[in-house]
Amino acid sequence: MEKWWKERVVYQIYPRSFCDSNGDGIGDIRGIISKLDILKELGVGILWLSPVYRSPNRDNGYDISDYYSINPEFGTMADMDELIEKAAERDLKIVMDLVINHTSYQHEWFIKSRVKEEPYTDYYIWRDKPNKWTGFFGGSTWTFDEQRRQYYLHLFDEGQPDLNYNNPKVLKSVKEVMRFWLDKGVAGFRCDVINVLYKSSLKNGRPRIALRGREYFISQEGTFEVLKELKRDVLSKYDCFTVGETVMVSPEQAKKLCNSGLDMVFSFEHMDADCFFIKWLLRRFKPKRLFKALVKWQTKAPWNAVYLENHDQPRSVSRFGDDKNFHKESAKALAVLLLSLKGTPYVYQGEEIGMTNFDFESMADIRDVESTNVYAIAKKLHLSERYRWRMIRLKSRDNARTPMQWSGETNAGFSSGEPWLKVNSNYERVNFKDEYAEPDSIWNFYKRLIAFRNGSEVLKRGDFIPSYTGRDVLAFERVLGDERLGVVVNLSGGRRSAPCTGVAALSTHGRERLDGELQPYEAAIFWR
Ligand code: TEU
Ligand code: CA
Repeated sequence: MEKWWKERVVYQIYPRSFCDSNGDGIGDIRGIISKLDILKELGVGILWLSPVYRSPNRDNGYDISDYYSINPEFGTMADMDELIEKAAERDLKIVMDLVINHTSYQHEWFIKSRVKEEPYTDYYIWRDKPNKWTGFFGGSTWTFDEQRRQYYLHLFDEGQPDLNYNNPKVLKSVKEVMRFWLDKGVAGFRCDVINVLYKSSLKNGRPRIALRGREYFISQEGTFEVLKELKRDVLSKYDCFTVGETVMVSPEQAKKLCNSGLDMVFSFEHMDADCFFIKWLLRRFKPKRLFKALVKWQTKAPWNAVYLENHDQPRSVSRFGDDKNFHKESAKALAVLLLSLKGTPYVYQGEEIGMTNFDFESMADIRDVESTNVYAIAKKLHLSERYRWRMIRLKSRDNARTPMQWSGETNAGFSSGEPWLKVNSNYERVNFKDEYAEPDSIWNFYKRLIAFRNGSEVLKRGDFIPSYTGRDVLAFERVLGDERLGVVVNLSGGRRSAPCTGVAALSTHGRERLDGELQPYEAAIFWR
């Protein structure tokens, strides 16, 4: 028997945009509870919730002001307990987002640190003078605090001050938080930007176009030590798992992170298939770049967290598929890719019904702090209005955050009130209710794929063996003992041939045999 977290499919919920139970326009925990049966029917086994803790929402919950309470917008602790219980009744495990690189500036620790109230004086990183580091959302990583008359470090928004991992008291507090949630019965954590916790120096570092200073905060020795300690003192005492979100790691560093206590990591190399190194430097998507990065990680990392979408990334069908001409086909082809690679697959809410990027027309509709910051910086750099909007349209995180499209009714059935972020106007065409009813839909294809995977030892555990990486086509095998499954994916709008023949187990085009010829965006799993 493998570990359960290697065998189950994860479903990521962005609670704010999932389902609103009380008409205030904000998704909530009772909304999630109301959808548990559908998620069970889809076949997923783990639900990862983006943060639901108390937060002033500068970064939609990734700025936590109290790790021990639920944001009232989302419900109460009693609702959360009920969610954990009702999920358990259906054998669904709940994974929490653990954001410990920083807190909110409204967290009690920070409020006390500002006035040097012990023991919080050194919970954060304070300096009399800023260095030249630049942060994830652009601009300086330092903000002056009037009360303390010093600058504090924040790798993200100024509302997200970084915790000081040179202070053992910080780690002690973090351990308490983790135990609290594990004792409640959650099954693990998705650890936000976990490889930047420890800052080994505050020297300027060499000049760079993005993330200056990173040689002192990415994957530093101190971070590995922190992880080992969390594993030893907390995680190893529970039947739980962790997936680390890791920025700029190589497979070798991923291995080291896993040896230090994480069970798997989200890497980002395949997310560069349509940009140069940073997401804002746009270039045209090329399937081969995506395939190469995936194959590299498949063959080099110990165990992958496989994903094509999350709450920070554009929608995959708009980005790697064709949401205009081959919406259904390309969404299905991407599903085959996601669910047949080796590792734990992560489906992001809406991906299973082929939700697309937003159709907003101006910044007035944008809510994401990263988008507004970057847009302002690009303006200062005198980039044209047109190019700036293109950047936002293609890459804004709000693309993935528009409300879940449950039906063709008002507000896509997400809420009876005005949603916090505009619904995509394609909801009458793209929605769960219709997808559920239509046997040949994307949702039903996901359901069949997940069921197939859940019942297939070779897909869950088999080796990954690449067999063909073309410009538009990827083919590989999964092998366990003498069982062999072939997988082929065409990510182009043209007919392609590929070295694949066999009997189809699952095909995007309802095919029974593979004969080496593929239709646009055709993909299949087949027996060799
Ligand atoms: O994201 C970390 C991270 O690397 C992102 O900032 C990434 O660079 C960006 O989103 C790409 O557009 C995590 C969370 O997933 C994100 O939602 C948070 O904003 C961030 O950490 C800060 O907590
Ligand atoms: Ca609500």
